Amino acid sequence: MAFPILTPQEAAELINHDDNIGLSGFTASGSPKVVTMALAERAIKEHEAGRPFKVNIFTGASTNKWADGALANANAINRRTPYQNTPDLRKRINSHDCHYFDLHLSELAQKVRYGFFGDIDVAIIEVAEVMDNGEIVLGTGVGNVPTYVKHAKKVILELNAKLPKGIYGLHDIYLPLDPPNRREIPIYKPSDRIGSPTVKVDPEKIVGIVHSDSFDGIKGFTELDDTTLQIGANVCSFLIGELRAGRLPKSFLPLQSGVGNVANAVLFGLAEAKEIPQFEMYTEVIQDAVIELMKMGRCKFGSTCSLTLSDKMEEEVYSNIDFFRDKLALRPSEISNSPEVIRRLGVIAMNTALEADIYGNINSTHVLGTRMMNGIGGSGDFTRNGYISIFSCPSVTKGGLISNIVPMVAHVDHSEHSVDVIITDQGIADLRGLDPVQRAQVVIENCAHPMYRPLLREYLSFGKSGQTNITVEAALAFHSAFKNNGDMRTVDWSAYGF
Ligand code: 0RQ
Repeated sequence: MAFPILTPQEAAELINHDDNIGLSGFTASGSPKVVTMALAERAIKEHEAGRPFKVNIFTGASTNKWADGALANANAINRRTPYQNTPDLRKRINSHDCHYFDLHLSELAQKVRYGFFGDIDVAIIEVAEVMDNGEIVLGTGVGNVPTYVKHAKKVILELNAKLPKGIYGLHDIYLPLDPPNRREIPIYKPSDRIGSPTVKVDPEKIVGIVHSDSFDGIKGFTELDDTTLQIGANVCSFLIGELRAGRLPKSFLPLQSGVGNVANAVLFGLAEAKEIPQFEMYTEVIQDAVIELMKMGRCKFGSTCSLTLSDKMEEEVYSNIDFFRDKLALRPSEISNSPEVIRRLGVIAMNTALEADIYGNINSTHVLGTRMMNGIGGSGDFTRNGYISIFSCPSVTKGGLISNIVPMVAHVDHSEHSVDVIITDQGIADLRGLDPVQRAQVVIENCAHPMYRPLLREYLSFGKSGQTNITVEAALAFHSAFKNNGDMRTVDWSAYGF
């Protein structure tokens, strides 16, 4: 069956105001690049003509400047889930122009299939190849494509000339049955392949193919500094301690690593930590650092939902695709982030916090409790189910104006019940087996910056009753001090009657 070739503008004309749109990809990897741009231009024209035009965007995770960026800039997104990270969309969310619901990434596909959010009207999917029978080979990110194309009324394909034919075979596409018929996902080690290298799309639904020709547009990470290097070294020394104590098997366990600069530094640390044996990853995002670890022979295998690589690294991987073919499996997010598989494999979860409180609760999403940063992403899928769940962050931010260790987090994403270890540049707080006050003591002494320890010790001394000695009136005093004076060190306990 020959599918019509469309311009991006013709494809955008097939989309209506208030449509539910499913996008391919996971992070900027594999996200659409040209139809969403044309859709944003169309929205601007509709707005200029005085007509409403907003769509609801469902993805795998964050996307890119050509999708979330352009659509948010055009104020063309009504509802958005499950994760985002572009500055323009962040602004729209925090000014209530866009209704964003932040969701565990493993849950979106099944919730779409359960019909919780209505039909998917259109799926826009980046592909490396399309066959006459509708089978498609995906690009660098899988996300929720199998569910979106199954449930979409129309499918638009973006055929990206930058994706090499050799990418065939990297994907492992598997769609679980839904309750009451769901069985276990038969992955017993990260390298098990359980599905198909292609996604099967009903050819009747494919309304057209649009050509594109660009890499994912991902920048490299900022240079590692002393703080992030120290965090990476502390995480590695914690893992080595666990190996020496026999709390981790000698053969080690699969690793998950979150996104961002801190996560990148942790991966860098693993290159140096030779006492940690060769390892595998069961994770959702593979960044440049993991590719380096594979080239060095440190990382044997990566099960992931996306290859989130800088353009330079993307090109390098494509040029050496045969080297990587048996070292990578790209899976849908409900599989890469499956709580059942994560628990069974014993994945070591390593994620980043914006702030942690002295009792072990974590805020990963809301700056000062109100402003959405990115979203929970997959951090909850891994943290709640990990063999050991680690959170790391710098002890202070903005040159010390903000302490990332606070009396109480201003928003809770991961509760004390799911968090085993907190690590900063200052040290390691192992919270396993400790009661709330013991946890508070070890977090203050091992993880808080020395300039904030006296304030935190004082706060801890105020609470006289109950097992968790929170002082309700003063619990958010650090945040108030920053809001009022731009510096958390200006906390004045006497204002709270102490
Ligand atoms: O702001 O850019 O203006 O300097 O937050 O902070 O230290 O560069 O940290 O890049 O590692 O991101 C939690 C956001 C960390 C990320 C978060 C400010 C700081 C800086 C970024 P500037 P850093 P990172 C799997 C896992 C949730 C999703 C997740 C994240 C900016 O890791 O989104 O884990 N995690 N997914 O200055 C105010 C504080 C702050 C603060 C830092 N306490 N208060 N601002 N900042 N701490 C992957 C997926 O799900 C796809």
